[in-house]
Amino acid sequence: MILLLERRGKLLVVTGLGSPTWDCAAAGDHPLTFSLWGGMGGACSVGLGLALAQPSRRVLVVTGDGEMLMGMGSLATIGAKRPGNLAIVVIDNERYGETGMQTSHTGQGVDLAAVASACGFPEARIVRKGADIGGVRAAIHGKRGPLFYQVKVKAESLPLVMPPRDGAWLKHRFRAALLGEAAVS
Ligand SMILES: Cc1ncc(C[n+]2csc(CCOP(=O)(O)OP(=O)(O)O)c2C)c(N)n1
Repeated sequence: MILLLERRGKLLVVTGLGSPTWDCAAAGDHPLTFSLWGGMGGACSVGLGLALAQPSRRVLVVTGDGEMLMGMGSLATIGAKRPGNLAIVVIDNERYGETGMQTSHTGQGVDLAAVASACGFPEARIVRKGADIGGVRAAIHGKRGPLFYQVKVKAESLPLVMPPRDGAWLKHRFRAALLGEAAVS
């Protein structure tokens, strides 16, 4: 995650609940990261809205396989709208980690990158090697989207790093950092 988010510049980041949120927090708290604390299935829809509302900014959604499976329909809408500034990275441990490591559908053969591809994403693929993360990072900042990367990772329980405070506070901080204090007060 540190590699993916290094030198992030003006990148807007939305994180899906569970490990992707803890992982992004571990890479460093940032006012332009909006973390979803508990809403499952909505990360890509939030990212799509943001990408359409802010066409001059690059938007990255980082989420888990379970969260993405719940919001799979959003891939169809993203495929239909084709926002060139949106990228999705699914951290795929093939588990519902936060609720007890139950095997998810990606551990039983469901190929989310193929779903994204069938929805019309110009680039959608599975990433298995850490060495490929640099290329993913470059694409997020420069390649025309929508982009979809399903990054296979080991199912591990690591120490949790929580993002600060609650959802309302994070939303206000994000809006102030993006639009300026005057726009939100
Ligand atoms: C609508 C809804 N259903 C169920 C949950 C409970 N829940 C919280 S996290 C989670 C698993 C998330 O799995 P994944 O996105 O793969 O992330 P991981 O923790 O494995 O990294 C579940 C089922 C929830 N928060 N909301």
